[in-house]
Amino acid sequence: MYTLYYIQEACSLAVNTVLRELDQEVTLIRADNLSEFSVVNPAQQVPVLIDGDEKLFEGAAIMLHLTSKHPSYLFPTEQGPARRRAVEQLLFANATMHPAYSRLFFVARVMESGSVRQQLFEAAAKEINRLWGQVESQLQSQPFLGGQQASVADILLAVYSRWGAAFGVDIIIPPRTAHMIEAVTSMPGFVAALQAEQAQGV
Ligand SMILES: N[C@@H](CCC(=O)N[C@@H](CS)C(=O)NCC(=O)O)C(=O)O
Repeated sequence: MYTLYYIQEACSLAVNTVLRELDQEVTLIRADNLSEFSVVNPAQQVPVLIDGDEKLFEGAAIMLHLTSKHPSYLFPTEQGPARRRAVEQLLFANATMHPAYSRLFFVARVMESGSVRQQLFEAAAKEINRLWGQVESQLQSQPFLGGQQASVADILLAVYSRWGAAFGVDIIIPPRTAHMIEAVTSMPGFVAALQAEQAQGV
């Protein structure tokens, strides 16, 4: 049994999905309801995973921990080219695409409305669109970054893809990528994770 600190539809939704795809029980705690979340994570960020006596931070580290502990189609456990590729894709999602989206949230938080704010949103969107183009090129010969089945990187990317709509910019998701996202968001684990987060309210 795991405990996951989350914010609704934040990047923690990917960990929530992975736990369910791995058939693991999870108790959810909404981080944005806690007055002292900084005691749980001084960085004040989700996801935070509690596994027995251990507390884990950082989404990519949590994904690697879970997929090593519970081997599955989501991530190759054997050392070799397939695992190196999967690590690279996990980090592309977590350390390249996620920060590109984080710029939108940052600008929204620190800038009042106005033309500079809009310019910054558009500059961020341009970079995000370039990265979606990079994903699209990797999906020319396979439906998922993970190959024939979704990997943790696909799940992370599907979660981020839902964030753009709030900012009034054109985020362009190319067709093969849109297909991948549709397939991920139809996975039983994703549907169950989203429902569980929504059931706890906004
Ligand atoms: N490097 C961290 C980044 C996590 C992160 O940015 N989390 C966001 C949600 S996606 C967060 O908790 N933001 C705090 C807030 O919005 O108050 C990780 O990958 O776990």
